[in-house]
Amino acid sequence: MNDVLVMILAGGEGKRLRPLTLDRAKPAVPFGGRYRIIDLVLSNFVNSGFYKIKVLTQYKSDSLINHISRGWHLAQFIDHYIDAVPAQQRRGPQWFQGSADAIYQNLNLIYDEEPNDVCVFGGDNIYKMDVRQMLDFHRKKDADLTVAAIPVPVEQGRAFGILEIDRDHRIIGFAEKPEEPREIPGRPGWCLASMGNYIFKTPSLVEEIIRDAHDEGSAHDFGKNIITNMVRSGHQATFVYDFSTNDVPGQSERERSYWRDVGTIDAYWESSMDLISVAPEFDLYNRRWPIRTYYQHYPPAKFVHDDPATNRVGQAINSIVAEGCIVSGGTIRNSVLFQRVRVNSYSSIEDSVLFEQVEVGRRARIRKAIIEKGVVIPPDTVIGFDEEQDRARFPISDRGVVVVPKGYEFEA
Ligand code: ADQ
Ligand code: ADP
Repeated sequence: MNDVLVMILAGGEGKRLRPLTLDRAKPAVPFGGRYRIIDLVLSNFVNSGFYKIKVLTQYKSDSLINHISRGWHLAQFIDHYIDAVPAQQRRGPQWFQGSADAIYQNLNLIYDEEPNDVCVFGGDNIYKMDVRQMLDFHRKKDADLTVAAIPVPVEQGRAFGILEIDRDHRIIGFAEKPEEPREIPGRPGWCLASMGNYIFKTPSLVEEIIRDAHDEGSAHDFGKNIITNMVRSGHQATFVYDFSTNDVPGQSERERSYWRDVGTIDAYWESSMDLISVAPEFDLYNRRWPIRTYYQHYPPAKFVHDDPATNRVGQAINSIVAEGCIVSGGTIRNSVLFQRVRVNSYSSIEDSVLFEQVEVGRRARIRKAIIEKGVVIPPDTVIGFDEEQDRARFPISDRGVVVVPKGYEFEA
């Protein structure tokens, strides 16, 4: 793995995740009570033994760069690093164009490192993967390009790059976000989606990126341009790595096929709910595959007040409660609380995600909501019970998740 360079594409704007991405890039969106979305892919690489990692940032990268520089330095070995690389603006004043342009502008990193292979992975999905197994497959096939893939229902196929393969897993067709996704032969209702994770032989990547950079009609996008061209031209050996064969130590059968693009508020909320049940779909507690992150030294979570006579019990059930939280006489069910949340007496919180430093006033009732960092919810506030009233104040997702954005001030 020492001759592999990892480049994480972390510039995504995440438009469909607004307002959570109004002032942070999608990979920097908080997830799971103490993490950021980017921590999942970084943990995959570090747990798999890859230690040369460049995170290519672009859009509103402040919070992402802070997170990586504080939490992810591998300083003990000189040739081990995880660096956040800001947009280079080498083409003049403009930012990166597409994701392929992010690599083009950082080709010097590849020239400096001289790796045999380059992993180009997305920075905004929730999954566990032992990347060594994908690298082994790539090398065994002597592939120029290997694309990780997973079957998805055809109705969702339009959101992804859709692959066709032969028996040997060689790619014979690729269409980026097609109107009519091709089904997997013999598996009606399903198609094979690219996970946006690629391993390239270095010379093949460099050649394709330079060719694309000089193509004025190109959107400089990995899916639309690089992968499409490589498959269409047929000069190179391109293969699919079947994600369902990947096996992470200590993983449940269910989790093996768990991969989520938390691109919308509904998908984000559902993935958050996947963390909290007794037997969660996605397990943060597997000690053989730790999810790493940056965290501050807050005190342990604390639950106070126990007076059944007045129903004034500080408790949380089927929930994740991060450090620094104080639950003082409120009740929390099926929810995720990030650090330093304060919940006051007689309040109730259900099916919700509360970001860092949210304060919930006495008797407030919150259901099926995402509350942004630092929001102060006054006593007696009701969210998630009266759709009309909520809609007048907040964005609501298709499936009825209410989002209270950063800086929202309730009327006194
Ligand atoms: P999308 O996710 O729609 O499809 P894109 O928006 O380019 O593709 O995002 C891919 C990754 O690149 C994300 O991690 C994003 O954050 C990052 N990114 C986007 N623009 C960037 C830029 N200019 N600089 C740095 N990083 C950038 C892709 C593939 C599909 C595949 C899906 C799987 O194109 O074929 O099915 O991912 O989610
Ligand atoms: P995060 O919320 O991801 O932890 P920060 O709190 O550092 O990240 O905010 C990310 C960026 O957004 C920072 O540059 C910060 O100055 C800016 N920011 C934070 N809150 C607001 C706000 N209410 N309005 C505008 N910009 C904000």
